[in-house]
Amino acid sequence: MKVLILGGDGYLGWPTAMHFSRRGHEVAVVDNYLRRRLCQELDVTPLCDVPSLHQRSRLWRETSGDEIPVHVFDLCDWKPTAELFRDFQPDAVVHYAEQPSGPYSMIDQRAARLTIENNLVSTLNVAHAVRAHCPQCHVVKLGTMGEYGTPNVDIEEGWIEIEHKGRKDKFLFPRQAGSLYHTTKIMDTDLLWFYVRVWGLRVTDLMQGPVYGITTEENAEDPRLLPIFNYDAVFGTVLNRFAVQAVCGYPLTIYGKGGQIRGYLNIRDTLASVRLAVENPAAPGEHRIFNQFTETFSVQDLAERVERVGKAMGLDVRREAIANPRVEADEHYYNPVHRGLVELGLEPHLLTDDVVAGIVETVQRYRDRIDERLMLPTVQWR
Ligand code: USQ
Repeated sequence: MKVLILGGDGYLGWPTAMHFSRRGHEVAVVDNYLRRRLCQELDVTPLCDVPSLHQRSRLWRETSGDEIPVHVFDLCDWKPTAELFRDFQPDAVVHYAEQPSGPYSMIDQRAARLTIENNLVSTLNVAHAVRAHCPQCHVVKLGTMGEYGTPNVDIEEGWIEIEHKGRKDKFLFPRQAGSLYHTTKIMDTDLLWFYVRVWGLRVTDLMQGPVYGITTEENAEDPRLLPIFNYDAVFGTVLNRFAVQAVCGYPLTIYGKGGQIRGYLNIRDTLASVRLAVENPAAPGEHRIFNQFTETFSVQDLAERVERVGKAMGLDVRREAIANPRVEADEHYYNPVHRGLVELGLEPHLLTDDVVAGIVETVQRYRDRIDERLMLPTVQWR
């Protein structure tokens, strides 16, 4: 299939591009390096140096023999976006091209506006480009489990049937996000659902939980192909941060009581899930939603696990509860359904002690680059 990866420079975008390419799909990537620019502005560096997209594309050609053409432009610009969809004629487009950080979106008005404009206009442009140039193209959109928040009832897979005053109908499951970033994902879902109803687009919306890990099948032999791996308090996700903190002897930063439960997944399972969604497309006029995670953990569960594994590896690991910079429940009910991707064939890589040790070992190779200034949260929700 011809697969266009939007946000192909990011933590998940580049690994996804290589994953599809290795499986024989024809892949092209687009990115405007927004993530790298924001990291520079905030003075945060990823764990390892990451070559440019053009360099990575050349490295991939040397190792695999396959081409991944690179397009560097902003998907909020309509003209190049429309031209690329017209010329490439994708069967599927995977849309990761969003400002992905909750903390970033809460910095100030400028960051909030950038998040809203980037995330909504890129999604709007994708819908219009598909409609104008390749109406059969399947849009695979990365949403987030954070769209649902932490309601005191079970979370369904996207949709819920409601009986009200004796009548029934099916609606999007109620959503109530905990950051402006997560709120833009709700708005994306609404935008796409609108265009599914009106234009009959085919859409899969993947409600993904926090991702952990760095190594995939495609980069295991060549560290130059590793993804952008942030461990700072703005762009780093919690388990990746804990692995880095364990390596440098910094106490694991548990926000509040640490009872925040989320659905997590290994980066390898992100790639498999996105591929399963692409290879088994939604029908025209269908807005299909999968909850994309494999296991739920509280922050305390993750910290205990990293502490146990780190100590067994001879590291000095401690846990420390610090004031929660976010407004979120740190003790709550959480029971989301996640059946759809397993039914399509996902075989999860669960978070065993060996998996934790593998992440810690990879981080240890970059021990000298760890910047302890990046451990404490810098953005307060209130
Ligand atoms: N947390 C800590 N200590 C830390 C960092 C985070 O206790 O040092 C806590 C947070 O307060 C939160 C939980 O860990 O309760 C998860 O935080 P996170 O930073 O790993 O994840 P989050 O901000 O929710 O965002 C990440 C990705 C985002 C994706 C989302 C999926 O950055 O792109 O959409 O995970 S989800 O969380 O399911 O919405």
